Amino acid sequence: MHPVTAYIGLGTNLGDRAANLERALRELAGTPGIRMRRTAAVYETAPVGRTDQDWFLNTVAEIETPLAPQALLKELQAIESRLGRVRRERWGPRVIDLDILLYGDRMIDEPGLQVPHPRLTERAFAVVPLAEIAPEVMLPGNLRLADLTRRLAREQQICLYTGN
Ligand code: A4P
Ligand code: MG
Repeated sequence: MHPVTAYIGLGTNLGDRAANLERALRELAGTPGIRMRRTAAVYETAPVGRTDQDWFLNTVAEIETPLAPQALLKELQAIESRLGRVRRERWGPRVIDLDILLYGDRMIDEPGLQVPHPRLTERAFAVVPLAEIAPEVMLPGNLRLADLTRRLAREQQICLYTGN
């Protein structure tokens, strides 16, 4: 299969967050069939959805892969398990969360997989790092990443993470 450019959102708010991100990125880069292209800076972000939990570190990675979307999702879930993620409540605290934000320009609506990620355009923690590394990318509904970034960054707390 022809390689596709995909964007993976990474988030963590449990344990050593910076180490969790580093390890997940290493595992991603070391997965057969995944070529790491670039990664955004690390952002510290207020929790969205369930707000009574710790702040997150978030970033986005651009990868190139011949893996089909479901196969890619399986690899991401395997990395989550290797990092010790235990699924408890939806939107609750997690060691690591790996989401497929975009998979080329494909629209996917299958059991267990929606791409573009259904909540992508509502979330500064995904949109801001994505805009940093892929400002030209088109979102569903012909939304311009730059407009969206400005609006979301005003509504949701997000800042560059510089360590501790
Ligand atoms: N799934 C469907 N589409 C996708 C996709 N594009 N990528 C399914 C990855 N997974 C996808 O996810 C639940 C199910 O989503 C999976 O079984 C998969 O088949 P999960 O990771 O088990 O559970 P979750 O992460 O709690 O749910 P979900 O829906 O992924 O949550 P969200 O919407 O990703 O929100 N606030 C800040 N600041 N930063 C964050 O990173 N993350 C969340 C999680 C909430 N608030 C946050 C952050
Ligand atoms: Mg998830």
